[in-house]
Amino acid sequence: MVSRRSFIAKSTLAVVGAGLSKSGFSTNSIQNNNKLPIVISTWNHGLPANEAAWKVLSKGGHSLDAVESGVRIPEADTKIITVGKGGIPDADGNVTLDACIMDEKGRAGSVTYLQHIVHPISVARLVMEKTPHVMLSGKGALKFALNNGFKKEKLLTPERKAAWKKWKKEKRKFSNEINIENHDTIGMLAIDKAGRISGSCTTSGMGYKLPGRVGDSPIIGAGLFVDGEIGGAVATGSGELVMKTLGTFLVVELMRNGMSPDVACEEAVKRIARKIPDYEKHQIGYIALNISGEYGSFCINPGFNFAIKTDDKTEMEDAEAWLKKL
Ligand code: SD4
Repeated sequence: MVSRRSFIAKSTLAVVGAGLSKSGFSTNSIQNNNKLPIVISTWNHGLPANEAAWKVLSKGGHSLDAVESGVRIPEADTKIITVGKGGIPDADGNVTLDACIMDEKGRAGSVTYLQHIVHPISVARLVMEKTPHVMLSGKGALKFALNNGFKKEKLLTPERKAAWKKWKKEKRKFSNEINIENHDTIGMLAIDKAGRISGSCTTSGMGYKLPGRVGDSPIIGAGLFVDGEIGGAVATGSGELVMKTLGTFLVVELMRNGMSPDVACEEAVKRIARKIPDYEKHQIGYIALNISGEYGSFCINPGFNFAIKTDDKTEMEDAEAWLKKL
């Protein structure tokens, strides 16, 4: 794996802001001599998602196709209750999905508050490819999907409906603090054999959220950001904290200024720690990949992991956590 303290010594990236942790300057050798391609993605469901992405990458396909087909796996898997079909509904019992996608050319597409469609990531890609816009929301996004051949489906499974009824009966209030209802968005970053990087992010959002709530996951620069000259980052966890700090844009900009992916993720988590009073109650996990194929991660609370796939590696890695370091 990449040394957490590794640092990309690029002469063109010499200027580093004062906020950089001292450790960011450590010149531990770069252990990641990854050959391309590479794909990384959040949480345990990243493993099967990476396999699907790998089918594209190993044949020399484009990373954009890889990150789309990869995250379609959890979107369609009803056992995964935080993404796509089978996702936890909002407080009214409606499953509303957020997703976005971005490629190495800086093209981006996004859907928010999309209902009845199993694969929001593919709708986001079509928004990118077929419209002059970046983001479509709610009814308009649904209309666009239906006009483009997507089928209307029931996304609320009997299991999630029963759980939602129980939640209502218990009169539990919505909480975006760390718990299973708020976890496990899938975010994916891939670089193909030609060195092109793309990213995707898709979620059913916070469980039992206020109707109308949209999180960070479909917001370019919050849930996902990719710059073909630098690298990319994705976020998972309490979206409000990521939005307030424009987390993945920050991670990519920190990499632009010379930080390795792991140190950039740590700095973005520390930004949250400095700016948001009750951050300890939340989980945020960032993963990042630079265009050399180096990757890294960091989170607030222990418990965040991510999946990596290269020619010679198929594994999960635990992210280091800020609260464990303090
Ligand atoms: C959201 N960031 O809607 C998403 C939730 C999430 O892992 O990532 N869970 O705020």
